[in-house]
Amino acid sequence: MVLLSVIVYLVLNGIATTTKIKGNFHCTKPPKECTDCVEWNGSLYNFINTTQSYENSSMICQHKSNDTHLVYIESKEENEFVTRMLATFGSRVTPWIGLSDGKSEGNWTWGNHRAEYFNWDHGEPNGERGENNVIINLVHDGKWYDVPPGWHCPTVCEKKLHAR
Ligand SMILES: [Ca+2]
Ligand SMILES: [Ca+2]
Repeated sequence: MVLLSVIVYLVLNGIATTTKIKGNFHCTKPPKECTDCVEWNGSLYNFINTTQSYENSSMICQHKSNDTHLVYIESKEENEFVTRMLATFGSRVTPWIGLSDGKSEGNWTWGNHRAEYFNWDHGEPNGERGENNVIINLVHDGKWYDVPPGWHCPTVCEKKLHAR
């Protein structure tokens, strides 16, 4: 009986220790390049479903590799693909995309590239100098919204597999 108690104690203690270690890693998963990536048209896409400031979301992508960035959505087809990919994570996700007019109001860019394709929702963009970063909104069918600083949203990273 004593032996059994010792075994039970060790097993429970072991489980408790394991759980504690897992708990410690809950918010700081080790960065792995493109775990759970989806490939489409020469790029890898990666959805990270934790809400972050725009700056942190950008950094999360950049830390994966120096050619990874918040997703650049440069065509209707790409917007449809990203919307479909995000839909597998739920119908209400609203992640950051890499579009910004923070450097020059009204001049929307993907990194250093001027944006040509847009999928703004009706009435957007409407934030002028108060809204310089953009989310894609699955609640509204993958339409885009400029939003104010201080919002915390999930992340979609993109890594191009072939230089253009
Ligand atoms: Ca703006
Ligand atoms: Ca807006």
